[in-house]
This record gives sequence, C-alpha cells and structure tokens, in this order.
Amino acid sequence: MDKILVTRSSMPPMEEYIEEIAPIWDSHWLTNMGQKHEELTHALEDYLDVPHISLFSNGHMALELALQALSLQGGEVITTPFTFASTTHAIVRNGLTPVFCDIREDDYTIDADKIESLITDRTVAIVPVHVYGNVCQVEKIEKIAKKYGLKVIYDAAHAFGETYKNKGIGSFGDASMFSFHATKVFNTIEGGAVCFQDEEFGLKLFRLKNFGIRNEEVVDGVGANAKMNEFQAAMGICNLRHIDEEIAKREKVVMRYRENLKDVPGIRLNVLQEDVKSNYAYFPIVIDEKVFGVTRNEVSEALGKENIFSRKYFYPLTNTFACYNGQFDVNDTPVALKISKRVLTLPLYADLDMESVDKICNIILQSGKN
Ligand code: T4K
Repeated sequence: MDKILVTRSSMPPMEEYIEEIAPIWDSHWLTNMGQKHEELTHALEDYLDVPHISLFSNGHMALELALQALSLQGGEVITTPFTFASTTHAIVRNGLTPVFCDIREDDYTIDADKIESLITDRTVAIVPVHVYGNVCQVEKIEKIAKKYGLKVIYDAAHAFGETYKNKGIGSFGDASMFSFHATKVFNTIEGGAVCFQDEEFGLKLFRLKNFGIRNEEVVDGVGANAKMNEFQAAMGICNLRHIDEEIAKREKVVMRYRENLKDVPGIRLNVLQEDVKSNYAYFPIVIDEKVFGVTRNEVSEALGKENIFSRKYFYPLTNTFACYNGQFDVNDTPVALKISKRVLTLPLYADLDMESVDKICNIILQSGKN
C-alpha cells in the first residue's frame, strides 16, 4: 500500500493550470503585481468576504510584515505557544517579546479569560491563532483590545474560507494572516495574504513587501521582498474554482473519522463550533493514555508501521524551542503543555478515500487494545 501522509496538496487538473499560465508566456510578465496577482486579489476579497487583502510570497512573511506595518516600536505581544514556529518567530523577528497565554481545553485557541491578567504597561498587541481552523473567542478578544488600546492580528493560517456568524473570519481584528502553503486547504504552492480594515495600513504593508519603494525615485521604507508571483497567483485562481468541492470532500472525510472514533473512551475529537462554517483543515485527536491504554506516541508508531504518517502538530510548544534558550516558562501554559503531549493530527485531504479512513481508525482502535 502507498504511503498515506498527513496531508496531500490539492491540485487543479494540469490542463487548467497550463491554460491559466499561457498568457504569462505571451506577456513575459512573471511577478511584481501582474494581472494574475490582481485577478486573484479581487477574487479572494469576494470569496473571503473581507474589505481588503494583500497577497504575499508565503504566510510567514505576511504575518511578519503585518506586525511590522503596525509600527509597534517594541513591547509585549500576548499569544499562544500551541502553534507552528512561524507565529512566535514573526513576533520575535519584529523585536517584540512574546508573552504566552494558555489555551482552552476544548478548542485549543487562546483562553481569552486569561489574557487580561497578562497585560502590562508594555503590552502592545495580541496575536491569537485560529488553530486547526478552530475560531478564537473573537468577541471577547475585541472587547479586551478596545479596553486596553491593543492591536489584534490573527494568525488565520488554518482558517481559509471560514465564517463566524456569517462574517468572513478575516474581517476580525486589525488584520488576519492566511497561509496558502501547499499543505493548506487552499494553496498557491507557497503563498499567503493579509486581510485588513484600514487602507493606510494596506499602503504600509504594500511598501514593506516591495523594498519600501514609494515610486521610482523615492524609497522611504526599509522593506523586504515578499511579493506573490504570477505562477503562484495562477495556481490560486485555478484552486479557487474548486475550493467549495474540496471543502465538501474534506467534510466527508472528517465525518467518517468522527463516526468511527466517536464515544471511544480516552480519545477526544476536535470540537464542532457553533456559528462557525468550518473548512475542515485538520483532524486532531487528543489521547488520554490513562483511559485509552496507550500513548499518543504509541498510536503514531502503530500507524507508522502500516505506512500511515500522522503528525504531532503542535508538539513541541514554541515556548520550549531551543532557539529561545529557556527564556520562557512552559509551566505558564499548562493546558497547552498537556494537549501538546497528547495530540495527534490524522491524515486529512480531499481525496483521502473512506477505505483508508476506516483502516486508520481500525489501527488506532486496535492499538488501544494492546
Ligand atoms: N502560522 C501557522 C499556525 C501555521 O501553521 C503556518 C504554517 C504558518 C503560520 C506559516 O505559513 P507559511 O509560511 O508556511 O505559508 C507544514 C507547512 O510547511 C506549514 O505551512 C504549516 N504551517 C505547518 C503546520 O505544516 P511541515 O514542516 O510539517 O511540512 P512538511 O514538509 O513536513 O509537509 C507535511 C506534509 O504535507 C507532508 O508529509 C506531505 C504533505 N505535502 C508537503 C509538501 C511540502 C504535500 O502534499 N505537498 C507538498 O508540497 O510544515
């Protein structure tokens, strides 16, 4: 049997992509905000139901430069360690200090009830993560941000196409970053975007991703290069045509997993959140060894023996990374620590067949009996 990996990139029919990139050959215009870039920008504003969007070479640069565009001049940023390296690195690379807030037991997002106690006179922003596509407590976060005059930038890398109370998830906070990496629900090969409210902020962001250039003769910002190119944009245009179908297929896979693994003592499934239109980005399970009988690692190994490769997203926590040299105390985030030791993200992609899902579930259930 072929390997089953944790995910597999969604791709449009090859002919469709070839047709989409043919005009790039005719025009010789490969990057720097070309026609495909413009077309995708408008299509995404519509699809994501957001006021403005700026496309980037990848999600990480989108987040890093969005933080930079806020001109925060140092200070503390409240965030969570239960995320991919990118979130914490983006804060640190901006010369800001992450202050780690714990996560909620049920949806693994930042525990908004614990934010206020972490606010000091140095706090400048909150960077919550819609982890696995689970939506943060956006209303509570907005209230706190208003009360203390803090900026909010969501790491919405996993939340493409989701809505909360029928509003595009990218329209909350001052800005939201989406990742369009190959492993995401929607991909532009590599890629990302920032959705934002304020046009002035958009202008800063634009200059930051294009060397700080204002015009041919004036460079008044110390910018980077983080532009999305035309081939990436063309991939996005193609993938966007199929996105609803992709998400519907993912939903079927998730429902099959849920049916097979429901009511298993010691296995907790991801939440289905009220008021949220989900994109079914990930399928994390949390294994309580004392009840289930074996550890998360043992389940992962049992799957591995059958050529099935789950992942421990997100272990280890970012506040334990070697590059941070013990600056942070992991005991400040006990729920995140507990979940990171127990979580396993199972294979999930649109074309994963039901037979494979059943096989994966059987191996998991069998491993619990050993
Ligand atoms: N914030 C959060 C919360 C994030 O999760 C991420 C990225 C970011 C920010 C930053 O966004 P980007 O700058 O990446 O746009 C993967 C992805 O590379 C990363 O984008 C993602 N989060 C993270 C959760 O997962 P790895 O190191 O696990 O990737 P890798 O190469 O092991 O791939 C995982 C599986 O995906 C493979 O086993 C097979 C499949 N795959 C992979 C690639 C590269 C494909 O099917 N096609 C491919 O092209 O990080």
